[in-house]
Amino acid sequence: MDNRPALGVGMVGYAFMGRVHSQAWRGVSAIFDLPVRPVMTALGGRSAEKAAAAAARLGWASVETDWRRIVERDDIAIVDICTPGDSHAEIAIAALDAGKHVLCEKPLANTVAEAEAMAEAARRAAAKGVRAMVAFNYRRVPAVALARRYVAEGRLGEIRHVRAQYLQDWIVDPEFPLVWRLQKEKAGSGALGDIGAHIIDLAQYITGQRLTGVSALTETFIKERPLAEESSGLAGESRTGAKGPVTVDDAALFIGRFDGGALGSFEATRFATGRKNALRIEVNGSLGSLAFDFEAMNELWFCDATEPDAGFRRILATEPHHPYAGAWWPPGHGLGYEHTFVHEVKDFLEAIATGTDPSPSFEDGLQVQRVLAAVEESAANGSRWTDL
Ligand code: SOE
Repeated sequence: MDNRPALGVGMVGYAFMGRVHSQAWRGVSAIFDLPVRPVMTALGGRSAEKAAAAAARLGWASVETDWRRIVERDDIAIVDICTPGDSHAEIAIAALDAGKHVLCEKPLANTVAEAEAMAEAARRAAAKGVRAMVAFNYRRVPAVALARRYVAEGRLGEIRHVRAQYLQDWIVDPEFPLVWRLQKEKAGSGALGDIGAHIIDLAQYITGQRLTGVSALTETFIKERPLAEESSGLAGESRTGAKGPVTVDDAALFIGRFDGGALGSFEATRFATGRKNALRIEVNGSLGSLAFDFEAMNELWFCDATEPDAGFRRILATEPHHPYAGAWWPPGHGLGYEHTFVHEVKDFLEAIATGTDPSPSFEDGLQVQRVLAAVEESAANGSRWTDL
């Protein structure tokens, strides 16, 4: 008999992010001892038939074809937003104003103005004990959380450099269709917001420093693509033969300064042929360095420059004393992409139960949105230095 208070969850959207979030809601209680129990109450999707099929497969108890019903229902305490960016602000603000805790996919919004309104709604809600978190899941990779711990403990000394890349190649083929991630009105921006947002968040999270200004380049290599009859986001749709304009960046590069004195370089691209999900970050400090690559996500590379003959050594971030790892399998039995979402909902549920502000907050999401906007502004102005 499970006597923990139940919290009904309503999730909007059931494509890639909806599937991986569902997996997290389904599994979290089996791995972590939580003070509350999430109940997968309702799945929201516009097509009743498709949403019902997704709900049956993913484990949701009911279906709503209008997200407003999810926000209204008394048996729902948490709203999980897994839709494209153009609906984040409307759903999140309505849910927070209705007293629901909100977990929202990244980037927080499509514009700074929307993100500001969302952060404002989160502030209003926090005064009533309602919590909001933005889903930068890579913070919850054990090796990344360990990197944060090393920096916070001072093991790297003064941070001088951050070198961050997020490299994918899923649209190298010019015949890849014009899915929603390639449309500005739906996605806000391209590689910049979709994957650049992750490395901006990670760089700031790991170092504890914030970007203060940037100089950027963006490019759209393939200007037109076949129209997709149905846009599910990543792949697999049928094509009509006609073409339409790509209205977002394919790649974004920028340099930046951090408020703690570090210099950063960032590269986000969907044209790094052969790189599938290579989120890489290296941090160099006065006492040592750290390096991480998501394609080998259980490893953190550390150089303690105070040791004789210092060089990088591999830490397998699967020890019981490493963040999150102890709840899972014995050392060396690695974790995968989906586990980062389990950790995310675990941290969110704990924040709700203990009445603390979750991290990353909507305020953090807004700050990342400001960096994205500064990158776009700089790139549009011949890479002009743009302060935040
Ligand atoms: C597609 O580029 C995508 O699914 C992103 O939207 C995710 O945030 C990233 O984790 C993996 O790639």
